[in-house]
Formats: sequence, structure tokens, C-alpha cells
Amino acid sequence: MKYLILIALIFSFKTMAECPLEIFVSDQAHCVEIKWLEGEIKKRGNYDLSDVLSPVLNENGLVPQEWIYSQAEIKVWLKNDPNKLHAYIPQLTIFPFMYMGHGHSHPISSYQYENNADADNIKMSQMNLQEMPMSSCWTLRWTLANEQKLRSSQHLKIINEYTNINDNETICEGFHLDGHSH
Ligand SMILES: [Cu+2]
Repeated sequence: MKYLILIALIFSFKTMAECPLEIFVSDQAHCVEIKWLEGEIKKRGNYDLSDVLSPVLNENGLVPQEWIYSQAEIKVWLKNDPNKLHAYIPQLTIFPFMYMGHGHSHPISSYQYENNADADNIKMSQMNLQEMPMSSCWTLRWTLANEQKLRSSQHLKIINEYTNINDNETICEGFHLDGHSH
């Protein structure tokens, strides 16, 4: 019995101490959780909900009318906060970043990013995660700097849970992603 309680205690400590993803801001560990939402399609300049869950990798060669724009909600909380209240970090920017060969890596060309003091999450939308003819790998990076550069940002995660393809594990193979996020 004593051992069972001990094991239960250790187990609950362990689950409390684990974040889905983790970032360090001002020397404090924060947890980050990404929830993918239904993707959108763009019709006459307006974004409408599709019935396809994000993230979607838009095949190379599709016309823009066929693109599904991915969107996600991101929750951030102090790792030691048992209530997991969303922690607003004003300077925090999370952005899609594509690794490509031969130094051609780049951030997404455009997307919508909302990080507001009175919201209980961060919202990312209008993300065209497009496939390239050569091998490439979409990731999410985060930064406190006012730019979306490789050198001033850190790796958050590989985007690999695409709902429209299932052989996604190989997409990011062979890229040396800096940073670790476990
Ligand atoms: Cu690219």
C-alpha cells in the first residue's frame, strides 16, 4: 500500500512537470500547447471555414483556390502553474518556418498572428503551408525579437501531423534543426 501511494505521488508529479512543448522566457519555463483548428479556404478575398482539419500541406502545383489555410490556437502557461492559465507574453511571436536545402530556408511569406493581452490564447491563421518541388520541412519557431530570422529564433516543433498526408515522417528527414523542444 505504501508503495502504491509513493508510485501514485511520483506519477502525478511527473505529469504535472511535463509540458506538451517547453520554452524559456526570462529564465522561466513555460509550457506551450498547440491546438489545430479547421482550415480555411479563400473565396473572393474572404476566408471561410473548410471541413478539413489543420494542418494541411498544400501540394505543389495546386491553384490558390484549392489551398487550405491552416489555423491553430496556442496556449502558453507558466510550467509551475497548476491552473494552466494562459500567460500573455507581449513580445512572443510564433511563426511557421520552412527548412529547405542549400540555405534557402525561410519564414512563411504571410499569415495572421494574434497575441492579445485580454485573450486566453494566441491565434495563428491564414497559413499556407505549401509543399515545395524540392525537399522541404515546415516547422514552428518562436522569438522575442521583432523579426522572423533563423538566428534570432528558436525551434518549437516540426509540423508533422498533417491531416491530408500520412507519409509525413520522412519530410523533415535530413534537415539539421537547431534547438530541442522536449
Ligand atoms: Cu520553401
